[in-house]
Amino acid sequence: MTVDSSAARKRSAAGKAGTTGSKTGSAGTKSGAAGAKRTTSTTRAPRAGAKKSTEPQLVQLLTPEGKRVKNAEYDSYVAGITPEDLRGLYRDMVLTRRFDAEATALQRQGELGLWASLLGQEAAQIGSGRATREDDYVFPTYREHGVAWCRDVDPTNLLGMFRGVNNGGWDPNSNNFHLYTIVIGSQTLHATGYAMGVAKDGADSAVIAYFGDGASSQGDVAESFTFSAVYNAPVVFFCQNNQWAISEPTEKQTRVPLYQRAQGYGFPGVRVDGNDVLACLAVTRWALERARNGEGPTLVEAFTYRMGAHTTSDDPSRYRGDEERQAWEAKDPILRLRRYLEASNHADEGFFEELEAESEALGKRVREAVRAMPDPDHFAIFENVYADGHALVDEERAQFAAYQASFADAEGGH
Ligand SMILES: Cc1ncc(C[n+]2csc(CCOP(=O)(O)OP(=O)(O)O)c2C)c(N)n1
Ligand SMILES: [Mg+2]
Repeated sequence: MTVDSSAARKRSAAGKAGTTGSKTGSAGTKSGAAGAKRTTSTTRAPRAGAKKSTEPQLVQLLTPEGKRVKNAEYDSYVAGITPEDLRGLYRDMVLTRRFDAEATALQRQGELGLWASLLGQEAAQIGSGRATREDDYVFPTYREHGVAWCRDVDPTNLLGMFRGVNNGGWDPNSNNFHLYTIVIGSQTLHATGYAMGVAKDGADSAVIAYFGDGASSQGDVAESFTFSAVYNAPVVFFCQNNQWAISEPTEKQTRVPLYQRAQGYGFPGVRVDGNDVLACLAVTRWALERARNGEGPTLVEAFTYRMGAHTTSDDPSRYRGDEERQAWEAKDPILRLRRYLEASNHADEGFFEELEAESEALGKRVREAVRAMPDPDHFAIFENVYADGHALVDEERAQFAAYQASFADAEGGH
């Protein structure tokens, strides 16, 4: 059974209006399920003017100094953005960072068992998250707190799993935001399968899968690339290259820039400045539009930096120096948008003050919500393992019940 996504999906040429053909080089695939014609090399080659001869240039719309730079290929994707939209993106990033800092503090206070901070990756997440449409479906890793924010998942719901009181904390279908996935790279397969289903349904929504530089080495990711390419699935692979996979640097994952991997699979790859929220918004809009138009998958490599530890269980001083972090601090995603907002008079002091107050209120709300989370029913762990129950689960439940009862006996006996 094959999926003829090109027949099922809406791919009106009108939907591509305003884009430049040079972006993909694929003038709308008509090849259907086999995708045999999709061999055009669409991956961007390193361009002249790259900082280092070995490093490809990033798509960048805002410099670290907060200067708006023109980009012939992607400007059209943010052409309609208003000062209010820009303030909105800034607010999203500030509140996400504040929430993240609160969660880290709560872990230190023993309220959470673990936390994976997104510090430094706010632009990659807010830019890409704000590019998604309500009917799109998002498959995150465990660090996508900013994307969750964009999908209107209440931030307090992200904390239950890290407190150990539930196995997820939200209904994925309420916001089209899948549960956090710890098994590295596996969600790219889920996303690909889901995208193939979307294509079969003939819907024009798209799917986006988040994963890291380390995950790019997983077989699951390679399989996702193959399947999505061959079935022309409407999926965007959004790789946040934050330079580290716990203590392993990206050099240990790849001999070529990660976005170039796409070429071997027959779909476009692009590297974007992951600390530039505007560029991430523009590039993700472009990639999602390709998916909607039936042009298949895209790999976006958001070049960014994990400013903090891998998780609260990690100590990065064991394997990397301060200089690296300092160099990335100068490229801070929030600071650069603030500089732009100030220089262009798009935000006044009152805006920043109000946001500061809103941040503090969010921190307080999160603290209170976490402390008020009820302990789980001990037997809840056995629910939802199988839809219709299973003999092994029944046996384990009975064993656990006996184990618990043994404490009651002991108490009664003394
Ligand atoms: C299949 C699998 N292997 C190993 C691990 C342990 N592990 C957890 S996070 C991680 C590194 C992931 O790095 P990356 O993909 O770059 O994502 P980041 O944490 O940097 O966001 C590893 C190896 C895991 N969770 N799942
Ligand atoms: Mg990483």
